[in-house]
This record gives sequence, structure tokens and C-alpha cells, in this order.
Amino acid sequence: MKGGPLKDLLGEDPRVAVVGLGATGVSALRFLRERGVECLAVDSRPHPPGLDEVRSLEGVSVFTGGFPEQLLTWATHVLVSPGVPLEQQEIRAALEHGAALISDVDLFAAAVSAPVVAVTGSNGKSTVTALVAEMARQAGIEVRAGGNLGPAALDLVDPDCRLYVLELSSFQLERTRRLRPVAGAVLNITPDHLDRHRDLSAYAAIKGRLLRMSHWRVVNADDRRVMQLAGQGSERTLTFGLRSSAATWHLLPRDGKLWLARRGRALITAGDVALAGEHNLANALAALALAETANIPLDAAHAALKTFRGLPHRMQLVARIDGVTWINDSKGTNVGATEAAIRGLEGPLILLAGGDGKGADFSPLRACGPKIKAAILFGKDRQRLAGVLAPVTETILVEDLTAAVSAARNLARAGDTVLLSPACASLDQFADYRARGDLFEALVKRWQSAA
Ligand code: UMA
Ligand code: ADP
Repeated sequence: MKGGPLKDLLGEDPRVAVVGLGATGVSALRFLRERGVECLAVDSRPHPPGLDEVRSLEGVSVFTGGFPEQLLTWATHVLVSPGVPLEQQEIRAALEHGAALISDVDLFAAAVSAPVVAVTGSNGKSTVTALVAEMARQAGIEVRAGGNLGPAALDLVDPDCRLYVLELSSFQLERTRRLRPVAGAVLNITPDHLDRHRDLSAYAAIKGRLLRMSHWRVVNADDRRVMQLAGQGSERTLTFGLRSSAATWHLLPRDGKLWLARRGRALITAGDVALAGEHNLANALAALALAETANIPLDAAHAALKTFRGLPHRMQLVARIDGVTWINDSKGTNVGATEAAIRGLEGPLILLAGGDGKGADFSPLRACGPKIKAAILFGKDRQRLAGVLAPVTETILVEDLTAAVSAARNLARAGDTVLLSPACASLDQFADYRARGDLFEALVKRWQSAA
């Protein structure tokens, strides 16, 4: 290994234990082996997803079916995949034994010299990340975007790249120390992943780490928890907000139109934003603030807002059949996302929700009751959801999504909208949210073509 930032991070003769053989682990092992670093790989599953690829890498010892403590204490550094909790006894033992905790994002930071813009928050991260990347593309800037959104950060590294846009989850941030983004945004904080984090304030504090790492800080002026993290204003803070006219980027009614404005200057009409829903206007304002810090010209940002229609599985129109609108919001994996989805739609709604609630309190959904004609609930936490929603709407409990779609077909009448926005992770019944959304779309389209 040559000198430079990677050597600063890993020191002389490092031995890295990579924990988890998913996208993160595989990208890290590939990166480290290309640089001659001694590595071993462990995974608690007997047949983890990246096993074949890792076995094909030269010089990596692989151990599956557990985390042998003696192997982890061999390491000078442990790189722990985001899906693996740091509280695991074997990982704690390795850290107590003196191993340093690193992340794939730390390696990424050591490997790149182009500026990095980073985005975190409970909801909207992927949308804002993709939108900023599209703004850069429109400006002719070589840009790579990924991180939690995928591809993994280390798979983005490219000497030709002039700007990286990274989506960072709380799990990635809690184990990252070396990243120094030109700008970091915290979009919002609502409860999520409370099965992994001690409580909401611990979860929020991890998001706040991004603000301390970043040169420019982009924060949501409408969000009390985010503003608490931002503390007293600094000269390198840009705010955005739908309801805060004093924010740097805000909404402005003028000449009978609604505008996206910077400090009172009306710049882009809200009608030019191709993304639907009020929450996406907040995402657009956040992206404009980030674009400013990355020197992306306003006309390029404007062009991207006009054309970017959003990522799959987020408020995606699937079909209109016999006057019923079917929408796939499978990426609505927490209560805040589902609330935003419902807020952005006209009633009456038939809500399809359920899965693994990650320990969340579902009670905020009760306020959405008046718009919901019926809630069809499936998966692991359907009973808990029913407990919250039954007082405000009709609830129907079914085993899985296939049964939920059948029930919705029977119930829906012209003028209704059927919304899949589960407020839960998918992992109890699916490989991920994409598989859940794909099944929903396939079921709706099969029926549409038969109709
Ligand atoms: N593993 C164990 N023991 C455990 C848990 C996991 O050995 O107790 C192993 C698994 O067997 C598997 C590996 O760890 O082989 C998987 O690690 P991982 O879950 O970290 O998965 P990756 O494939 O590396 O994906 C991670 C992110 N996953 C999580 O944070 C859970 C991906 O985000 C991300 O795209 C990817 O890194 C690249 O950066 C997904 C996600 O669900 C989309 N993120 C959460 C979210 O958005 O809500 C945070
Ligand atoms: P993330 O990457 O943070 O999960 P996404 O951009 O993938 O965010 O959006 C996930 C879901 O969250 C969307 O389907 C939508 O329901 C909701 N959402 C998106 N942006 C926001 C926002 N700014 N505020 C609240 N909810 C949002």
C-alpha cells in the first residue's frame, strides 16, 4: 500500500476483518485486495449473498455461519456492514481488543479527491441524491451517485468523476469518521430503525454527525429536530423549508403562482417541478441548496427539476383501471413516509400497509383516518397496525400482499386510489422493497391485461 490518505486511515501492515458479505462487504474486499491489504471476511449466514464473488478474490479467507471472536480480534481494523449491529458481542470484543472501527465510506473518503455532497434524513434521501446528480449531469459535470441508494460507495470510485453524491443511512453514518463532504444535508427526522437505535434522540444524533463533518450544512428549517441538530446558525448553513419564509430556499406566492425562491427572489415556478406531491417540493428546495454548494448553475438545476420524474417505487403511478388509480409507494418504509404519501393524495384511499414495523409507533397514522376508506394490512406487524387504524377506518387483515391486492380489487370503486405505502420494511416477506413493489405492479398489470 502506497502512502496517502488510505495509509493515514489504515496505518502500517493493516489486517482488515470485513463483517458482512453483501454489497458493502464485497465492494470493500475488492477495493482492499486491489491495494494489497490483508483481509478476511465473515458473515453470520451460512450462504450470504456475495459468497461466490468473495471466494473468487485472491487472498481472502472467508468464514460463514457466525462471527468467530478469535478472527475478529486478529484484525487491526473491522469494517462492519450497515446491516450488522455494532452491539453484537463479537464486534464489541474486537473493538475492546483494540481494533479500529471503519466503514466502506471511510475507505471511499480516502480514495477520492473530487468533492462529495452527502444526503441523510428519514425520508427523501434517494430522491434528493438522484435529483442533485441529475442537476450535475445537466450541467455537464461527470457525476456518480450511490451509497445507501446503491451502488455501494466504493463501487462509485472513478478517477474521471468530478462530483460524488452520496446517500448515507444512519447505519452508515454511525460508523464513518473520515468523510469530509463539501456539503451535507439532513432532510428531516421522523422515527425509523428504532429496533436498531436506542431511541429517537440517539437516531437523530447520528444524523447530526453529517453536519459536523461537512463544510456546508443544508438543513430543513421546518423540522424542529433537524434545527436542534444544526444548533446556532453558522455562516456555512443553508436552510430550506416549505413553511419557513425566512429559509434560504423557500416557497413564495407571487403573481398568482407558487415559486421556488432564494431569499425572496422568485426563481423557478413550482409547476416546473416534475415530481408530484408537496414533500417533493421540499426535496426540490433541498436539492437546489445542495446544487448551489457544488457550483451547479441554476439553469442546469432548473432543467433537471423539469425532467426528473422520480425513482421507481416512490409514489409511482402503476395503472388506472375502471376509474381506480393504483400507486406503488413500496419505498414508504416508515410512518413518516406513509404520512407524506397520504398527504399528497386526494381521498378516498385504500391503503395497503404492513411488514416489519422496526419497532415503530404507528399512532401518527391515525390522523390520516378521514382520507382512508379502508386499510388492508398484511405481514408481520399487521395486528399492531390494525390496533392503531381500527378506531378510524375499516381494517382488513390478510396474510400477504397478493391477498391484499385481491381484497383491494373487490373493494375499490371508481374514484378511489389504491396506495401501497407499507410504513414498514419488507424483509419479513420479501428480499427488499423493490421485490415488494415489483410484485404489486405485476399483480395490478396482470389484472389490467385480463380486464
Ligand atoms: N449480516 C450478518 N449478520 C447480521 C446482519 C447481516 O452477517 O446480523 C450479513 C448478511 O448475511 C449479509 C450482509 O451482512 O451478507 C449484508 O449486509 P447489509 O445488510 O449491510 O447489506 P449490504 O448489501 O451491504 O447493503 C447495505 C445497505 N443495507 C442496509 O443498510 C441494511 C443497503 O441499503 C445499501 O444499498 C448498500 O449497503 C450499499 O451501500 C439498503 C437498506 O435497506 C437499501 N438501507 C436501509 C434503508 O434504506 O432503510 C438503511
Ligand atoms: P429514502 O431514501 O430516505 O428512503 P426516498 O426518496 O426513497 O427516501 O423516498 C421514500 C419514501 O418517502 C417516498 O416513497 C415517499 O413516500 C416518502 N418521502 C420522500 N420524500 C419525503 C420527504 N421530503 N418528506 C417525507 N416523506 C418523503
